Amino acid sequence: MIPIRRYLRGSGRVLAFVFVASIVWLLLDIAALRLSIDDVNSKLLKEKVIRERELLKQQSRVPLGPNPDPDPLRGGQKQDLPAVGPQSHSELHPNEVLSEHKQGSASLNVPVMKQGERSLDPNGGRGDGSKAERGSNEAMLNEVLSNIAKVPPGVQERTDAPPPASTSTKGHVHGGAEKTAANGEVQSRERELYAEETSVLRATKGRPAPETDLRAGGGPSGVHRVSSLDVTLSPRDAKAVGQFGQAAQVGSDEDAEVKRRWNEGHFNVFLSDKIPVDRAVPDTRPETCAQDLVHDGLPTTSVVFCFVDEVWSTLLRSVHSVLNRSPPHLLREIILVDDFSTKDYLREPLDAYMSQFPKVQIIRLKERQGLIRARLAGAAAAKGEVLTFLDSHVECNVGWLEPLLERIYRDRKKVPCPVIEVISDKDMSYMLVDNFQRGIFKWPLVFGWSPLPEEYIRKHNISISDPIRCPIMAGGLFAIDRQYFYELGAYDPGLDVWGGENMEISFKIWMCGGEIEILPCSRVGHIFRGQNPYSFPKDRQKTVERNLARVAEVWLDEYKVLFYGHGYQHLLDKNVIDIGNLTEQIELRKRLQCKNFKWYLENVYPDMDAPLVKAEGLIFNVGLRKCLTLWRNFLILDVCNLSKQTQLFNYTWMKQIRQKDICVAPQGKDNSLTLQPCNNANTELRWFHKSSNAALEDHLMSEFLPYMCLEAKPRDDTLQLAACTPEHVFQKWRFTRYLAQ
Ligand code: LR7
Ligand code: MN
Repeated sequence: MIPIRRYLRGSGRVLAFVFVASIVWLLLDIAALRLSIDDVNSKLLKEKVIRERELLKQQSRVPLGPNPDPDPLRGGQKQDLPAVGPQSHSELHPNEVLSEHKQGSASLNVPVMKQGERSLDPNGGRGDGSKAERGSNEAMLNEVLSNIAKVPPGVQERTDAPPPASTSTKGHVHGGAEKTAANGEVQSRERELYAEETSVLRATKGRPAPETDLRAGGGPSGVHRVSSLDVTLSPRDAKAVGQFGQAAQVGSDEDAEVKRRWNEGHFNVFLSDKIPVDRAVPDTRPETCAQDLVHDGLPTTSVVFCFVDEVWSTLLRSVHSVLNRSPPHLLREIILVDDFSTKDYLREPLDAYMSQFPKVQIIRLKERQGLIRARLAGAAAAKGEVLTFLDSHVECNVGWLEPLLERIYRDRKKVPCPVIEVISDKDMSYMLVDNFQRGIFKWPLVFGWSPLPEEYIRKHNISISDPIRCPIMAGGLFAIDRQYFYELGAYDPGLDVWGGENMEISFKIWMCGGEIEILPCSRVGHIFRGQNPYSFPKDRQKTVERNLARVAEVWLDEYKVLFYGHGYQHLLDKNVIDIGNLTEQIELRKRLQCKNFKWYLENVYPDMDAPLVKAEGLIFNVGLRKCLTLWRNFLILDVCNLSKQTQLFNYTWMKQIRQKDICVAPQGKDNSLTLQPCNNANTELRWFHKSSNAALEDHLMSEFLPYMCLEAKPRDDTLQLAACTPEHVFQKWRFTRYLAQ
């Protein structure tokens, strides 16, 4: 006791106090630490729960289930999500595309064959339009039309070895090498799998309810895993040229031969002839696709290939790829429609070759009809429940067919397209394309590819295997319920030879109650060629423009001025072109009670910029600082006042200065101006403004009287026509709002 007491005396007391205090401090610290650990734990726990909930949500959105996504850009059913703004979609601006194009960027959204490979002369023989117009519209049209080759973006050259399974960022690519003929194990597994699947298919009859839940791994009866059927996996020459879709090389001594034969197909025909007609290609589907379940009892299909003067080896490869990679019970027939080819090998030799395959039939047209009417002939002969149209230089990839048929089975108004991959025109390699690509159009109705905006993909959690809503199909590769095709009035039979029919059928499908989708789990390679290898019965360019004008007149409503205004004004002149009778097509649209084009733009292609006029509001004179005013029957200049209706004008796509139905026109004789009823075909009413002539961009220059400009007269606030002078401020005009360039 004594020593303790001693400690509690004097400095000892202080020491004892410090000791006790530190123990208390330590205890408190430990308690605090425990509290904060609990806190972290509970936070982690919360996060985990949220993550799991998210995961559950995602899982319940199985690719095969009826898609509840209300997104206008995807395969959802509701259509009222906010539009994706044009800003988030810079690719859609034609000028940007053009500049990307010039730089040869790899990420072009409308990548192209090399300039000059096309024999297009979009302005040939037009004969209207002044030199100044040629500066703007023709350059634009030239550029736009030269993009018609339509190669999808992200095309990746493959090296000599097939891409390894795990390294592709483009989705899973099964290495072709895994499946070489030497690898008997893989092959026999594939065969077993197919035997299993087909026996399920044969055993089950009748359609299960479409709402059947397909989520569970094994799936309820009535569904099966998509068949990864590929007959080309049976023994073959694994070392053959181009095998497994690899790039094939040509010895330099063979270059001359390559060149000589190039024009037969406008691709490397020499090489194509060396590649086996049943070569294997890498299975480029996203990884999950092979696990997808599809219904038993899918509808059967007739595959229709139209061709004119197609190269022998590519035509055969197209047919074999269908025979070898389609479940036989789903392939009702293959119909080859020969559009009056001129090559001898496409007659008896083709008959003889195809006679080996009972499913293949050949229809020969007695005169050249063009691909549109050729497809109609094929469709008319088809007996399958679904029509599948393909170009005659394609290779269907593993598992390509069932996903297409499944979509139609679930909803007969869906029109699914495979992802179109690229077979190189030079080395015939099978190349990958970027994910998330949709078919779109740019003015003046030019097809292109554009990715779903990244932010959009993230926000809606879109996976690389989800169906993608597609405003415009490329045209050549799609499946459609046969009956539905006819309900829609098939193709406009007034469309000639080639071009524009993809616009027509796309607008028709969307506006009349259907949907177009791209299915990443269905993939088909296509040889993109720099030129059409066949001749056109009439001028190629005139044929295409005429087709497009028919489409614009029937489907675009008030937006057709955007089509004409992007370089096709000359088509408004009935003396230049006869687009034929449209009564039936217009009737059809009424009968089907199709929605209008505004609806299409807002709901299907909301990121398209389509202002109905180029500029609007007041027209301000820079020198006089007054505004153009329609006063009684005269044009004068008056103090600007936005609330005065008489000062509000539009600058239209037809380049008119327009107030209601009144248009400003130059008066040649006395350099004055007149007012005339507007008429889109009347070239006298057209004024250049913000045109490519930089020195005169603020001017209003008459198209009809070149180099005559609208000028304010300060003396009496009237107007006159005068020779254009770049620096003359009384010739400079500004609209309140510019909506397009
Ligand atoms: O007069 C003709 N008669 C035909 O039978 C002209 C062509 N054809 C055949 C031709 O042999 C080929 O099999 O029709 C098919 C399509 O012709 P292509 O291959 O010359 O056309 P393309 O691939 O250059 O053009 C695309 O745009 C066309 C516009 O009318 C058609 O819609 C094509 O089917 C279409 N091709 C694709 O969509 C494949 C992917 C291209 C992209 C993007
Ligand atoms: Mn083609």
